[in-house]
Amino acid sequence: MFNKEVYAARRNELAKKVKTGLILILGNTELGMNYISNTYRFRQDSTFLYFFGIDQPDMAGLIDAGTGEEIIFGNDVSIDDIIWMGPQPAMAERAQRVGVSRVMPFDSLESYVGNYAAKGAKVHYLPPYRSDNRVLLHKTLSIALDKVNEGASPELIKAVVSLREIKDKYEVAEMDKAADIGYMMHFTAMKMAKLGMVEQELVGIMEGIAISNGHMPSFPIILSQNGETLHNHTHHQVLTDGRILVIDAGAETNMHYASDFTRSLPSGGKFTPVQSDIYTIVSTANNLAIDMVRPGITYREVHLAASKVIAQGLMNLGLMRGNVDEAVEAGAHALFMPHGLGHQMGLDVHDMEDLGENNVGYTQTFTRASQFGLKSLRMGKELKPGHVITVEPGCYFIPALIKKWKKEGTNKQFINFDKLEPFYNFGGIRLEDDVLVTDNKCRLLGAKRLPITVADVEREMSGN
Ligand SMILES: [Mn+2]
Repeated sequence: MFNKEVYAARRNELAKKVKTGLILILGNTELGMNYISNTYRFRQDSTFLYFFGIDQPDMAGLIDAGTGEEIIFGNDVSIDDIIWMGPQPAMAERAQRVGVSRVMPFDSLESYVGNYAAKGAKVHYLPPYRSDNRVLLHKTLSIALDKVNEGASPELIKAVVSLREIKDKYEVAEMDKAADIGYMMHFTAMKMAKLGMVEQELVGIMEGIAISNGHMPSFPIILSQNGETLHNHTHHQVLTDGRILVIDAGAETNMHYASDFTRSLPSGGKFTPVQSDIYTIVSTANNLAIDMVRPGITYREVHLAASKVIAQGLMNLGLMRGNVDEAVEAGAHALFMPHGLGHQMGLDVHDMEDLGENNVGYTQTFTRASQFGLKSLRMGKELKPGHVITVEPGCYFIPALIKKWKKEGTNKQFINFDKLEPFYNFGGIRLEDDVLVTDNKCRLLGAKRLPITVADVEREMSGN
């Protein structure tokens, strides 16, 4: 937990931005996996953590934007709870630690906030992503269940994004820590990946590193030799020579700040010449993008520049053709990189995605494109000092997509479809690093960068 002054200052800024009405920030409850008391690992809501800091279930925070009054709703434990969970700090003490002096029982939230709302006071809330909070808002504010999300406050969303997206030095220190854990996870996998191993063995080792050094992985680990499936969560394949293993994984610290890295390894420790060629195109795009990141540039510009590196590289190999600017303008490269260059990261690995991707990565005047590929760019807007973003270009050969474009003739002037057939078993390559936008450029998060050149990766794997 940060000092209580940090949380008090954040809430103060939030109240100033929202100006009037009540601001209600709901924490998360425990979730049953297969029955109520056998729960998933508890994860507090990130916005609640940001403003109220308490990492415990069944809490809510309330700020009166007009008067500045603050309340935390939460129950003190009963003797039954103490028997099962051990002694717990009193709610008043917990609230003190984050600079809030007033606490009320959780059960009184509905009537307390409900009474205000009934008198016509505006209650600002964020769009709930869990059913229990949706039901709580429905009951508290008398809003139809299916209208709760659309009733979320645009002013509050905007204010929360503007605060959370600029990381202060304490948060940056946590993110450096998250990056260091992510480094350990990936570096260990790089050292241990061995022909004959099953993918899930590596997943378990990486997950263990995340849990023994922090809270847990920042998202379910992607580790697959079918890297062309962008978010592949099956891990049953045996590491086989000639294939590429895509590993996309990160950690979250005990304070819940995230890292997110991707490396693509030759399963047998050595890339084939063709794999090496494609790999080098992606690593060149990654390096160029990191080199371009600075305040004032839009991330869409960086995405498009990286896309041109991919397109030019594929043209050099004879897989694409024509003018590189025209090809990228037409979105032809998206056959090979259908996703965006990256996203913001912080307390969430896709930071504040629950508040709406367009509210985080775009503005009212700088809006998301609709073109295939570019529409998947989560972060497009101008970069500012304090932004943390991922840089993750990729190149994939997705047989179903290639066949579809070929059949439909999509971008046929830029794609040599006939040359792509040998690549149907290639898989994919993605290379991802995490950067902090500084006052005039950017820097990589974490003490060390994971090996990224063909030579460095092969050297690290040579003893496997
Ligand atoms: Mn990512």
